[in-house]
Amino acid sequence: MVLLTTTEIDKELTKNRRLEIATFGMGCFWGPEARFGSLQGVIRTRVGYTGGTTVAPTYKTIEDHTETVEIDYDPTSISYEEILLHFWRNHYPNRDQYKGQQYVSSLRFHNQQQKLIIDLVKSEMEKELGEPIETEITPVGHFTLAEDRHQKYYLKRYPNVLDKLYWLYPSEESLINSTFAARLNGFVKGFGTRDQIVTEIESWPLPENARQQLIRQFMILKW
Ligand code: MHO
Repeated sequence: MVLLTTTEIDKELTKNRRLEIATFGMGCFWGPEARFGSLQGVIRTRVGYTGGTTVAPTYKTIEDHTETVEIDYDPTSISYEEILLHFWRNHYPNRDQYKGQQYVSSLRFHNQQQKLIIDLVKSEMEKELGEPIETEITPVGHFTLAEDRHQKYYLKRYPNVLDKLYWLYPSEESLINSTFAARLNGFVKGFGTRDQIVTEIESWPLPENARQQLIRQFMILKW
């Protein structure tokens, strides 16, 4: 028996919250979307292309664009500084001759405050890394959403699970915008434990029976 749809759940989770956006590239976008999707405070994740000069890039016509992850996060729960620590500690940010602009390390800031925090954290990270960081740092510009098959890529490796969750995700848009789907995508890639996810759902501002239903749904999934 369906108590809440994913759209209703997501509406509850974002109610009275002022979300901010972080936009960044750290190589192939599949992995970092999963990693960031597992973090508390991260409400939505999506992947796309930024930085290039051509209009409407696709995976096949990416040209000088870069694979990019975008997250909507609640700054009262995870700070931009923490996001940057996860960012720099989980990829090698300097150019190498093999991979090219598609996979370049990049930060696309949304305002001057983010830029200020980037400058501060970057110099800390350069000490940690022991060399200058070459991450491309630019204003965000246009973000082109990538094709459906790249969104929550690891979760989509489990079509049987997605079939079971059909009532939660009647459309691609609902999957892209879902916090629960972001956590599942992280979970199947090895980020976050069952216990963490259950504990987090218990804290979500939903009616008790809707929380219990989501948890039950999660526990019976076979991966
Ligand atoms: N894993 C692929 C890259 C795909 S990513 C969306 C590869 O290693 O070729 O660029």
